[in-house]
Amino acid sequence: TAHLRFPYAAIIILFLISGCQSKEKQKQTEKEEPQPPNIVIIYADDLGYGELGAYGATELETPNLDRLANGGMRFTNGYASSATCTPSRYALLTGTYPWRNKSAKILPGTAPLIIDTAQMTIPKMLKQQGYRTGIVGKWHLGLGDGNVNWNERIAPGPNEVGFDRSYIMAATQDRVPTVYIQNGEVVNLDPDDPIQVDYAKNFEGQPTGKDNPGMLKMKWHHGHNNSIVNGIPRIGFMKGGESAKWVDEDMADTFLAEAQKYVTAEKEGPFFLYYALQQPHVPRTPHPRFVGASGMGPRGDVIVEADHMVGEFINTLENGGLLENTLIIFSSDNGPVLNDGYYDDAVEKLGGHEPAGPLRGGKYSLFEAGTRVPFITYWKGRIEPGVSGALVSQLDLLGSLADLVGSDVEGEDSKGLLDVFLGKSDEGREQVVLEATGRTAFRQGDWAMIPPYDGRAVNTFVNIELGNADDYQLYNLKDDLGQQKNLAESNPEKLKEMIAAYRAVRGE
Ligand code: NG6
Ligand code: CA
Repeated sequence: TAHLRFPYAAIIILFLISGCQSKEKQKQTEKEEPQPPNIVIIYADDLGYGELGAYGATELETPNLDRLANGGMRFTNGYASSATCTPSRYALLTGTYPWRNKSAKILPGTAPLIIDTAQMTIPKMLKQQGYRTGIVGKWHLGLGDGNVNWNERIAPGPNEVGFDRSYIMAATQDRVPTVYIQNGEVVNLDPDDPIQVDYAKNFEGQPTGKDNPGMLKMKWHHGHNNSIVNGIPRIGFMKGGESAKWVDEDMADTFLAEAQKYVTAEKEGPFFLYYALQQPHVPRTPHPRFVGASGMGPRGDVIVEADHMVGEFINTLENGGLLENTLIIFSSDNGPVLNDGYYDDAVEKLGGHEPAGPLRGGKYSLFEAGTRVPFITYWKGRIEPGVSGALVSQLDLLGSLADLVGSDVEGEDSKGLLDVFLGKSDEGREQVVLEATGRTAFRQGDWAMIPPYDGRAVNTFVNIELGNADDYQLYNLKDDLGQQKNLAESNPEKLKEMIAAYRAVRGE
């Protein structure tokens, strides 16, 4: 039987050898086709172009965001699509200009979802490529179909437009309902204390900021005088849901913990996370350990807080061995505002800090500071540190990320600028239309053009120049970044060219 056993042994040995070889081969192919990277978009709320050290701030310290900016590509001509939140977020996720969608304007907390569930989005595209997808933080793109019952599953929402996991606030920190919503369910809701929300009228017997100034720990300046939650008067009326109400001062820690939980759970990858910070939008409520951190009052303190959270989040990626395989994109939804409706010393304690840097205007404005924002791409070991002047828009992320992961999805207005985002090319887009509260302006090459608009030149509540004027405005940003010299009259040829190009994009 010995001579019979031998062939079996030989076969087994051969089998083992060939098994080893195929494993070796497998390893090689894995090396040739590495798993696509994890992708994280960190999105600040109302953070201006001049707010980070890496973008020239000298009065505020933002070491963690500076680490991303200085260790990655820092874009100096990077744009949000709008000077307010909802339209910018809509454009970011869909790659579609917000002015194509009439509903893409600042939404109340009761607004229905404005992304069609059939529409392509970044998370949907990535899901098709095998990604797990999650959102933590500010949503503000509407929920439900216009008649939400906050005590049942709330849909459609983020989970219906591509996110496997969601942990969000519905609208803004200053709008009701002031609760977290996880995968469509209000977190910590007591069924015996149901939530009701209304933006038109108050609920019987519920105190408002307008009528109960003695109950307030933060005073309202304009708007923001409806329901009082945690001593802060909000926009909109809310009743019930006591056990579910968020603690404003804990919000940054809560979102960070959820973001960390998500990337830890999904570490096998590839994953996508949209981490939408609430800072420095109003109400500015730094956790006590950040109070006084900036010397600039709550607005500066929450920027320091946000920077810290980003640092902690990066540490989690690093400690999990994920940093080399994660593309991080950082930007902001619109430009800066100081007084956005509460007395919080943002103006009084600003000192020498310039939230918009050298740019004119701010949030709500058609001038540059409305939409030109910090824009950073960071990928350890893959993106070489540098500064890029290429014109890029948040619209371009859908198409560019599609190229990165081998998808042929193209957003309606998205340009495939992957090489630009990876720092391998300086050729950005040629032009972009910029939106602000229903109005639009145009950037092409070094030029910015603002059509004439009725309406006040300055919103005196927030003290921001809106860009409205009786005549066309034309600026050469190369010589005049601060938009001080209107060249519309002295350069009619260029103006004509800009108007024609603008109308072509707008389809006018
Ligand atoms: C405005 C609010 C402002 C802010 C903004 C939305 C008033 C007077 N002002 O209507 O405080 O909430 O909406 O900001 O209510 S955004 O960044 O979400 O677009
Ligand atoms: Ca915003």
